[in-house]
Amino acid sequence: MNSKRNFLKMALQGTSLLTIGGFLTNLRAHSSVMDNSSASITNRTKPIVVSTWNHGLPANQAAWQVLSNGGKAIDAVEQGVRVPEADPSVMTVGYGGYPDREGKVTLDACIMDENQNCGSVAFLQNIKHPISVARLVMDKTPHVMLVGEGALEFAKYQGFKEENLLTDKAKAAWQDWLKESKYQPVINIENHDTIGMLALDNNGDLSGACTTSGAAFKMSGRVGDSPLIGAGLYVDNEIGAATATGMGELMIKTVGCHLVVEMMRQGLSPEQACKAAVERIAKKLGDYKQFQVGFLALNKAGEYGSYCIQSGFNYAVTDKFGSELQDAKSIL
Ligand code: SD4
Repeated sequence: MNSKRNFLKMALQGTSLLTIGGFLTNLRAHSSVMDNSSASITNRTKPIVVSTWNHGLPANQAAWQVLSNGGKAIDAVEQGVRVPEADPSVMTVGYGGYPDREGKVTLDACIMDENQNCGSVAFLQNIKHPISVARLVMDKTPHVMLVGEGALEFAKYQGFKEENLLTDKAKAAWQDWLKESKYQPVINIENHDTIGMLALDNNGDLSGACTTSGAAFKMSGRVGDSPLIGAGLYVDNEIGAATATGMGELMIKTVGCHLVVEMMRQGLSPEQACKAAVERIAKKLGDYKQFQVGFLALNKAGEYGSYCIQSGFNYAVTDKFGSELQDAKSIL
């Protein structure tokens, strides 16, 4: 009875329009239903794509081009995250990303499909689309992960061109940082962070991708959670998929995205599973309040949900009803 009333209420709300990044976006609340167990709004439709932060909106549009034409989730997530990778105004992913403390832009990325295939690159320099290199590691090598020089050599062999990824804006920010050289992660940097994307295609298959320039002004050689299967991304086509953003060390210490998927396996909704993973971090890691961590999950039924430590994390959702940004709930 309650859920029926809530559904009708949502149906009546779903008429407003929003223009973001050049797309006329129909707010999709009319397609929502209420998940009684967690009192969160979720969707049950396919295909669907979800991704982290504001830059998820244009990324989702590229993914939607693939999904809406009957394409595969694995192709959708690769095409989707290439958008912020190429966008110099996104200073936490790919070209234009903040460098490490030596002034080098070093990139981490991974991708995973419905058959448990995965590919990953870490500490990759001078290549604009690390996600596509990760895809080729998955498709063309017997390995899961290539790093540093080896990843660069492989990329060049596959035809990728080396280019300077340090924009004037990122260089100026680094030079400003050098004045004090204080390593202090900024929570919700400009509200634009790592992109993690999850998609469920028309065939009912799940895939995910995650790509980042990592923590700004990190130590040279530092690798975060984003290229680590299980930490920054995990997909189990029987159950669901999860991705993460924020301070990667916390996700690595708890194998966060694998944890989220395992929680869904035990019957939790995507939002409940993300919340359980955030609570695990809070329980195990005493200094968690200084950092942001956000998890985003999508299950086999097309339901999605999110949870984070600090308020301010949002994510983009796109399906046949349109696109919208939603705010994640937080424990603080
Ligand atoms: C990392 N999780 O390298 C990534 C980047 C990020 O806030 O999301 N930073 O730790």
